[in-house]
Amino acid sequence: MQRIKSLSEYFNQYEKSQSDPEGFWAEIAKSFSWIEPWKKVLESDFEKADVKWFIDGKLNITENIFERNLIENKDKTAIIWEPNNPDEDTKKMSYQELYEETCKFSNALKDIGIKKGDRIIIYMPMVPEATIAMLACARVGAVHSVVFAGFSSTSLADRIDDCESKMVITSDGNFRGNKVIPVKSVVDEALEKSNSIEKVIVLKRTNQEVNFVSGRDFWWHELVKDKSSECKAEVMDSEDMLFVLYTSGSTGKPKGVVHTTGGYMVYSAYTFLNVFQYDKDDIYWCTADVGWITGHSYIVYGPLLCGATSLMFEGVPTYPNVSRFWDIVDKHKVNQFYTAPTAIRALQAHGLEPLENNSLDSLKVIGSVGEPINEEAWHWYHDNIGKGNCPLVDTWWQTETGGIMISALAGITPNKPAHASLPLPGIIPVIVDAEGNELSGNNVQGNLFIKSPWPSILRTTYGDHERCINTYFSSYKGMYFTGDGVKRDHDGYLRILGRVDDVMNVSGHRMGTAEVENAINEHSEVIESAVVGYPHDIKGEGIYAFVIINPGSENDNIKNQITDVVRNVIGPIAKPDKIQIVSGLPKTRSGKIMRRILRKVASNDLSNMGDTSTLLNPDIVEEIIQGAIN
Ligand code: 7RM
Repeated sequence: MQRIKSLSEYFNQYEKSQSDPEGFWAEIAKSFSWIEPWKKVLESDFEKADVKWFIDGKLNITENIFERNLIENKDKTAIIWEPNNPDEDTKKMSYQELYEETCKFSNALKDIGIKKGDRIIIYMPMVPEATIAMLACARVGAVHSVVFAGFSSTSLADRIDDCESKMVITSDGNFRGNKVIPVKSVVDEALEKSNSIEKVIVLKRTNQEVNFVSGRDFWWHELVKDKSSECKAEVMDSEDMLFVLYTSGSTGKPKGVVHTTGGYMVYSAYTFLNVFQYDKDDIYWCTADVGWITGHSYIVYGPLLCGATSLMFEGVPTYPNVSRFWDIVDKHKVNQFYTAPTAIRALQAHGLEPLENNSLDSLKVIGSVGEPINEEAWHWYHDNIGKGNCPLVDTWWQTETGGIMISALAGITPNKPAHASLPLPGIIPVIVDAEGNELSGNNVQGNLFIKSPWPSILRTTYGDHERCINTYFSSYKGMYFTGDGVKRDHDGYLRILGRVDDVMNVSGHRMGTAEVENAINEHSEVIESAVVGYPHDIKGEGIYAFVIINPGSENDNIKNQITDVVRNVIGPIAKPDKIQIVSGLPKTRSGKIMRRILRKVASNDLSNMGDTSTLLNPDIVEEIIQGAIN
């Protein structure tokens, strides 16, 4: 695969991707190894949410990571693993070692009864075995669904049930900063609430005592002990499912976003190489967790498909102290560093002292993902981490898009603070106003749609194709709706403005307001609740909950109890930052909650509340304003 090397080449490629999209992607796909070539590049019908790439092509994505690269890359480091505790040893795995471990674990999966098409939940810490588990699933044709290990047993059970998973791969416990999290017991709890799991594989990580159910639970190290380090890769169709990843939307429970093998492979690798301008001997580090799409595409698949060295960090940016990220950059001479604005803002708050003993000289490219990066954080990151001479790639994309859609190419596209900038080749962003008009030209703002398919567009939402059509393909016929607002400036550069639907972005994590409300409503004294996001200095958005409780049930502890319920139902990342007990919620005559008003109260923006006289209960607005906790 050729890397774009200049701005004019980018414009040429972009042009080609528009005039001949199939030829453009076929050319890139040819640099991978296919067991059988595709017969047709693309079939697409957005109205039915029916997209297929590289039709009838046969391949295995792990053969493209291993067999395709091993001749040259055998001894090259595939994974550098940095443990939570800096006193524990770093681990390095070469491509050959990763291949052998993946094969052993693949054989273990097969022996224990896993077949092509089975769904497997991975609920693990950030250790190389998480990558091995994902790759082994892909090797044997099983579909992985990684669940972020911070989610509660209820969330885990929901995901197990939704995709009717047969197996969970987990660990005895997880190290995270100074905490040890008993994840195996979370799994045990989840299995009491779900039905389809037959087997659990447990990796020893913390060595803590765990409950073990004989016949159901197996130790990882015992399963792989005598396994062969070769395992023939299952032959997969381009459109066979590679993974399901759950993500929050504006309604209901999280959706299982489905990605398939061929298109996802081509797009994750292509975008990794070009956006980060990865060079043969570079050390690349993405700080995401493999439980999110960023970890899938830019810790595991993209880098490993390109034969890169991908650093994986088990811990948190603040342990043992707030220099940890920068110590790791220096220790491993990281060249490309990719993180989220929330981490930048959190570290920025500690000033420059934590940077005093770090050189950060190795850095060539720095990246941002997950939420809009405000200008202040952009400059701090650019000046103090990039030392003013590293291109900063602000990469906009989504779980559903599979890979980066709008971003500068490092060192090629001119940087513009807080702008994701230009679409990658093959991506056609369209801005649509509230009346449904396409806004061409510059200096326009509206909702962001994408015209025409790219190889890693989601194929469906697991078990509910109708939901996929309704959520993404029904707002504007023939286009994919992103749920984001965007502005195209006078230079044609794109600036993402954030979600326009009822999805919050809390510390770079997607969270539906409805999801948090449903969790709050589980508290026995809660009658009704409404949740909105509000601007938060570090998290980007904080969670503000307005809650009606049973008369007389107010006590000192009620807010803590509500918080605990949310923690138990979803997980700590969904805890409300503020809870306001109210006697009513502003509603329209048809009974719809007027979130617009609540958002204004939550963000302490009380000017221009708009016309509230048509509300069912106009007096409630004044009461809510008086009681607001700002
Ligand atoms: C990769 C990821 C997707 C949502 C998306 C946006 C927001 C992501 C940026 C961004 C502004 C960015 N997937 N988002 N990247 N907003 N600039 N560079 O985060 O599915 O978890 O979230 O995140 O709102 O719709 S995700």
